[in-house]
Amino acid sequence: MLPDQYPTRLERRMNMFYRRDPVIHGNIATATSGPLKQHHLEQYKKEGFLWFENLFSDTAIMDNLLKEFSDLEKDQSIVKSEQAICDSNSGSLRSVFGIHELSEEFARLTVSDLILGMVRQLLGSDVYIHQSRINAKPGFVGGGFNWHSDFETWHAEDGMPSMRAVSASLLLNDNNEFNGPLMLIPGSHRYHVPCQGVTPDENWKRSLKSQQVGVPDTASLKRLINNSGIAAPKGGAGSLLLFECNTLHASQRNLSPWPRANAFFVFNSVENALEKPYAGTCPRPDYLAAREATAGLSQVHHAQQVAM
Ligand code: 6CS
Ligand code: FE
Repeated sequence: MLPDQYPTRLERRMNMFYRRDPVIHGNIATATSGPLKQHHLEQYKKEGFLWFENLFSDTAIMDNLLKEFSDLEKDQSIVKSEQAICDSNSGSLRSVFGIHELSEEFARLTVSDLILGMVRQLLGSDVYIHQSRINAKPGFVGGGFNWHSDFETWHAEDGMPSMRAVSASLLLNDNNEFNGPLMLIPGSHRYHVPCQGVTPDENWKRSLKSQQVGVPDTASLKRLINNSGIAAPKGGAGSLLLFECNTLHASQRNLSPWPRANAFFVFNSVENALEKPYAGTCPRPDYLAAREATAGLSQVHHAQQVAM
């Protein structure tokens, strides 16, 4: 097991420190061969995320994806399965995991040349899907998410060694200032904020409803937010947010009548395969943290093309 470069879930508080990994991986050749221009790379390095409003502007495709989600949320075999998480208060569907394995339409997005091209530029290698999900916030009852770094959880509870993963979030409907858009702390990806609180066994059975361990302390949050504020990108269905695995983010409850559903695809470098969970807990289910389907997507995609 690789040494633990990012201790967290500790009994005692520990100060934040600079990340030990680059933000953009690989070399100049990999970083400059793809759809992202130099100014995108610089912005991602500085802020820890990139926002592309209305990137997928074909409303027929977006309507189809939203219909696909609505079919998933009506499918009782899915809603009653472990990979669907319902809101503790309203009982409404909060998240469904493994959407790229439940739906061909969502699977197709994981091998979109545009998204794959951007992600491979940032990670400097071939990639695979570590996790996919839809986080849904129905009108008036959609719940919020506490501040957290996804990497902190994926390191502690899934054994992800380094900060070499990117989340692509595709908006399935409008995210406005009232229906709980994702909030990010620009520049927070540059720091590891160790979290206090030992991880209970099978923590994921609770954390996906409401995260209690792995939430940074308020002093660290205050310092980072005073430094660079909070960004909450808003836009229509088809907008895409790419955010670095360690960028701190959260979202408020949805008190508006307008539903908010965002699809997330987490791309991990094939050179960053999961080890044993650093928190010492048992590995989480495959639909939360892939350990089987970890072949590089570009290879798989190429093989499919050749086979066609
Ligand atoms: O535990 C996880 O993997 C999930 N938890 C949060 C709050 N964000 C990332 C991921 O969906
Ligand atoms: Fe998250």
